[in-house]
Amino acid sequence: MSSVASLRIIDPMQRHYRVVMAKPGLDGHDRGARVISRALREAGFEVIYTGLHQTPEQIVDTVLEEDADAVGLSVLSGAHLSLMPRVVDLLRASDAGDVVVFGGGIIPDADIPVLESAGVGKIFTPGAPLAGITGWLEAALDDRETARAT
Ligand code: B12
Repeated sequence: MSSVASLRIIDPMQRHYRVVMAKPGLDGHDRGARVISRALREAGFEVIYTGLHQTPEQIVDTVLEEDADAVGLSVLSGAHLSLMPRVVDLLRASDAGDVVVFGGGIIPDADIPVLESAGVGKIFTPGAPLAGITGWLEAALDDRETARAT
């Protein structure tokens, strides 16, 4: 049995979460989005990958149509400071502000607190361990589930 599987027996996800993995903007770097999609699937999440060149509006439409719990944004173009907060704002305007937004890509350290204060839950840059990403998302969504129940 893998260590991930044995961990899940001890501490299962509260439910089977749905995650939209999205590529906002014009950059064509899709390896990171695919790697993270696969890691999330292997960790037990249901993942819907949007493909390249999505507008924030298209991404939010997909999140709403899929009734997703979280949206992961992968940006390597340098446009993260406009694209990521725009997705957060559109979700809030659609009464879906409790969808967990997280992201990654080529993001300078100085921009990470700016994104987090704009409502992006967490940013993961190259070299971040995959188990750290899946574990963070599971904990964030389990916390959200617990808060909803109380
Ligand atoms: C491979 C590559 C390409 C390939 C892309 C192939 C593909 N299908 O993806 C090709 C050759 C096409 C390419 C083209 C270009 N590239 Co390029 N490319 C790279 C390179 C060398 C590696 C990127 C990569 O695949 N890494 C492997 C993946 C697995 O890592 P990753 O995407 O970073 O993802 C990890 C994390 O960031 C994070 N992550 C990423 N997304 C997400 C999302 C979520 C939700 C989470 C949780 C985590 C997460 O987790 C992943 C795993 O650790 C980088 C340099 C670098 N060292 O990163 C430059 C780089 C990204 N490219 C760059 C540039 C400038 C370009 C071009 C504009 C060059 C040009 N003048 O033509 C074009 C643009 C093409 C386009 N249409 O967008 C720049 C971007 C600069 C910037 N943003 O400030 C970089 C940083 C090179 C550099 N040092 O200048 N590129």
